[in-house]
Amino acid sequence: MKRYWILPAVLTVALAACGGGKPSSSQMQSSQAAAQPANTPTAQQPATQAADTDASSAPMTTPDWFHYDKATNSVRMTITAGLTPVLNHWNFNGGTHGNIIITVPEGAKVTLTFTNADSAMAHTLGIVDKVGGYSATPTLPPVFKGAVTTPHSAAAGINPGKSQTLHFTASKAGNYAMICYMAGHAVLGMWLHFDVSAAGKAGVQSLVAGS
Ligand SMILES: [Cu+2]
Repeated sequence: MKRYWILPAVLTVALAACGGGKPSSSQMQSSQAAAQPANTPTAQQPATQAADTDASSAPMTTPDWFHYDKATNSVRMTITAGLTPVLNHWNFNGGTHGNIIITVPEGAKVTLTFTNADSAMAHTLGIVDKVGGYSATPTLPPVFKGAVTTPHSAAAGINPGKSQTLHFTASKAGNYAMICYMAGHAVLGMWLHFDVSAAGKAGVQSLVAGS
């Protein structure tokens, strides 16, 4: 029996030396992860996506890119594609996979300035009546007149460094999404929630630090 205890003991000492003396529970996790290195990348992706879908539990805030004027029921927002390197710069204000929820009141007049800060490729922005489950080349119409950049297709969009300002009225309450139409972008995660609130709510819920 003793022989079976020697190897784990040596491993534990080695791990403790590498990890700077972590508690024993951490050593257990470290040794499990080390035993299955091939599983690590795939194991991390579902965990990230699961966290991304839970922005509804985040507090409603008004970041500096979102302004609501109650007197005129108008919203002004700035959305930047490729604001951060997240998802190969295929993000809106750093958000992907619906991990930011933008909420505007029903009937609000929205002024949305879209800027493409991704130096590598064009992006687009449209508000659509479909949340998640996109095809590689979505052709969904904008849910509100004017709520889409031009051009917008699987191949053409707003070029790097360019901006376009959209004006539309969020005329009907519902759960919508902000997507990019470029081939592969929305299906890989370049979309945010865009809710229109019958109760007059306005603000942003986010799981993205600093957004
Ligand atoms: Cu895109």
